[in-house]
Amino acid sequence: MQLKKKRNTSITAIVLVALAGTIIGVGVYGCKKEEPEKEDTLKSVSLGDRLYEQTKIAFVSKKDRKDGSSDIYIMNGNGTVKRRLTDNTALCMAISWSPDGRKTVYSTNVDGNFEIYTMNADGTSRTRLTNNPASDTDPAWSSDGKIAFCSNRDRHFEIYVMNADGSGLTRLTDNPASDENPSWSPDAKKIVFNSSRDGYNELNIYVMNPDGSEQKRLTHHPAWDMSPCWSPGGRKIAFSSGRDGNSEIYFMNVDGSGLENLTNNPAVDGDPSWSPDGKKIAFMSNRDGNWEIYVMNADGSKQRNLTTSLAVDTAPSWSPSLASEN
Ligand SMILES: [Ca+2]
Ligand SMILES: [Ca+2]
Ligand SMILES: [Ca+2]
Ligand SMILES: [Ca+2]
Repeated sequence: MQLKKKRNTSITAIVLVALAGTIIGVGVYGCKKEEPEKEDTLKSVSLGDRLYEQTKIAFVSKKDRKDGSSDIYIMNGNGTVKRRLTDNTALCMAISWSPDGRKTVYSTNVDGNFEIYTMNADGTSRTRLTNNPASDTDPAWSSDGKIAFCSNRDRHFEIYVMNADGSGLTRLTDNPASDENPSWSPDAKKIVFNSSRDGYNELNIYVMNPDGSEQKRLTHHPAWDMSPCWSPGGRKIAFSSGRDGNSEIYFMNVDGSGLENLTNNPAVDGDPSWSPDGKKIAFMSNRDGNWEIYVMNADGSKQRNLTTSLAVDTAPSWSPSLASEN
C-alpha cells in the first residue's frame, strides 16, 4: 500500500486499497500495545552494511503521531540513527533527494491541500514550490535540477515538471487517465511513470522524454505495474506489480525486457528505491504485520527490515550520493 499516494481520486490508491485494505487497517489503526522503538540497536549491521552508514534513507512514519498524521524521517542507509525532520499535524508523503543529497523535496497537506515543498536534509529551510488547490504529489528531483511531480489541477492526474524554485511549470502528459509516480533516469533524459491509460485497473509503466514527447509503454501485463524507480546505473527500472497475485517487487531493463522478480511472499511489497551504488534496494512491506522499511540486495537476497516501530513506516527514498547532514 502506497500510503504516500493517499488521495481520493488516485487510481493508485484505489487499486492498492482494494488489494491490501484489511491488512492496512490493522497496521494503521490497530490497537497493539505501544512500545518504544529499539532505536539504533539493530544487531545485524554487518561490515558490508556499514558502507551504507554514510548514505541516507528518507521515509514517512507515523510513529510519533496518534492523530493519524505522518512525518518525514531520515536514517542512515543501514538503518541506524533515525531522526524526524518535520513536526506538524499534517500528512507528509513521497520524498525525493536533490542531486547533491543536501535537500529533499516532498509533499504535505500542512496548508490544507497537498503541495510540493523542499527542505534541507536537516529539516530546516522549508520552502513551498506549488500553490494550487489541487493535489500536488510524487515529486522527483532530476540530476540536472528539475522537479517532476503529479497533480490533478487540470482535472486528471498528470505529470508536470518545474524548476527547483517552482518556476517554469510545464505539463508533460494530457489524458483522462491517471499518470503518476515519475522517476528520472540518472542522466535526466527520460522520465518513467505509471499510467492507467490502458484501463482503470491496469496500471502500466511508461517512459517519456522530459518534454513529454515519445511516450512509450514498457509493461504489458493486465495486472497493475507501478512505482517505477530508475537504477543509478541507468540500465534497470525497479517497480512493484500485482502480476503474481499480490504486490511484489521486480526489475526490468529500460526497454521493458529482462523482467526479474525480487520478492516473493503473501504480504504487500512495494515502493522500491535503489541505493546510490545500485547494489541494494530499499522497499516497504507489511510482511511482519505492520509497515516497515526493508532493504535487500539488488538480486532479491538478504531481505531485512531497517525499521522496527509498531507504527506505519513507508515510502523509502535513498539519497543519490553521500548525503550531508547540512
Ligand atoms: Ca496543491
Ligand atoms: Ca492523465
Ligand atoms: Ca508480496
Ligand atoms: Ca512499523
